[in-house]
Amino acid sequence: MNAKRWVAILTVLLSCSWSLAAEDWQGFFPARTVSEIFTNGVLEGVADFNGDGDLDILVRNSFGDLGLLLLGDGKGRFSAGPIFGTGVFLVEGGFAQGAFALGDFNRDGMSDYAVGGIIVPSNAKLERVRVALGRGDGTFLNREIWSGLGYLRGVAAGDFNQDNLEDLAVTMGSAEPGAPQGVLVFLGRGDGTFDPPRLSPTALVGHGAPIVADFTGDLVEDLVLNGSGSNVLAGDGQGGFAAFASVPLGGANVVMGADLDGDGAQDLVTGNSIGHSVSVLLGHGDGSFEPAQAYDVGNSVTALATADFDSDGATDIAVAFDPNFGFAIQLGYGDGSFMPDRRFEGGGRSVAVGDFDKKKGPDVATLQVGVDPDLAQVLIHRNRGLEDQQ
Ligand SMILES: [Ca+2]
Ligand SMILES: [Ca+2]
Ligand SMILES: [Ca+2]
Ligand SMILES: [Ca+2]
Repeated sequence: MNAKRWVAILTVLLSCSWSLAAEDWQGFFPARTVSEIFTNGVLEGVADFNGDGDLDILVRNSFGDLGLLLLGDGKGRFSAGPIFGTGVFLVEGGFAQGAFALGDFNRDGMSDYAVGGIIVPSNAKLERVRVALGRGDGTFLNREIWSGLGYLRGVAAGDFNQDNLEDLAVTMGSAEPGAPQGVLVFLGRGDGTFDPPRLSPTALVGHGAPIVADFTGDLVEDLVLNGSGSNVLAGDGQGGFAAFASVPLGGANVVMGADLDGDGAQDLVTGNSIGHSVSVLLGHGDGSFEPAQAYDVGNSVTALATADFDSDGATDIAVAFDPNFGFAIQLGYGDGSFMPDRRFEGGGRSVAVGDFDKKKGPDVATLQVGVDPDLAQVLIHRNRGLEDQQ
């Protein structure tokens, strides 16, 4: 039997197991409200903020000046910590994500966040970057690491100089003569402090947080910016970036990176408001990408997350819609293509994913707004796993 034949048989066997998992997957239990929070909040991310081994959720209000932690108990329940001030306001506040970046910047096992935004609402030219170190009780110790003129577009964490200490990349568009235009990199010292920033000037700064991953195949972290033009920036491994290539993102509302076909090269997923679609761009691992493959999802996409929801080893995509149009799961075949989406009710707008109850695969959190005009509800959708699981 020749090699091609073997590949064909293997492909059939593999796709059988994929479709079996997809058919057996039971979706989610009916949503449970775990907390009432600010009107028009955003679920900024999932991490263990109090070091107890259970995943927690960072939530902020639409202006980004207030935040709170939902502390998980590992069984899918959450209790809200105190509301805290972040020390910044987000100009394009709204619902756009990208000003908060999660990490453990002082390496104490409790997750932290970094945030960038304007200092006062009356002066939209004066920006500030802060780091908030988790104390473990739902509150944070805040440190300013930079302030100055400019127009901050996004904050992302990564290790840009390969010393295993987390750094920050902040994209800045100039608003005033002399203001930085490009990527400001703050190299972390591992204790929650950072070196003075180094600017890599770039023509493009994009919208929202840059996507951090090795896109060029040299094991050094690069950036992809959500904008048109030279938006793949290659990292030099010392904290500098330079325009490398361009990948057409088609005016995406939201962009994220993941390896969708399991070949070790980072791919991109975009959520689009125009066209109501999710697009997949498979990476070649050399900074170039396949043309976008679009999937119609029927509504404007406001947030994305990736995880393996049906536990078949293939990465899937969670898609949130604005406002309370629920969310969808696009199950992956493992080769970078996806089944038609399965739609689930409850909330929308913002999505956070984690195994909150430590059972049956990743769960989903969404935000339901407008039921009570002064409050939004955080809904938890627990994964029901496969039919034959107990
Ligand atoms: Ca926790
Ligand atoms: Ca920490
Ligand atoms: Ca570093
Ligand atoms: Ca899967």
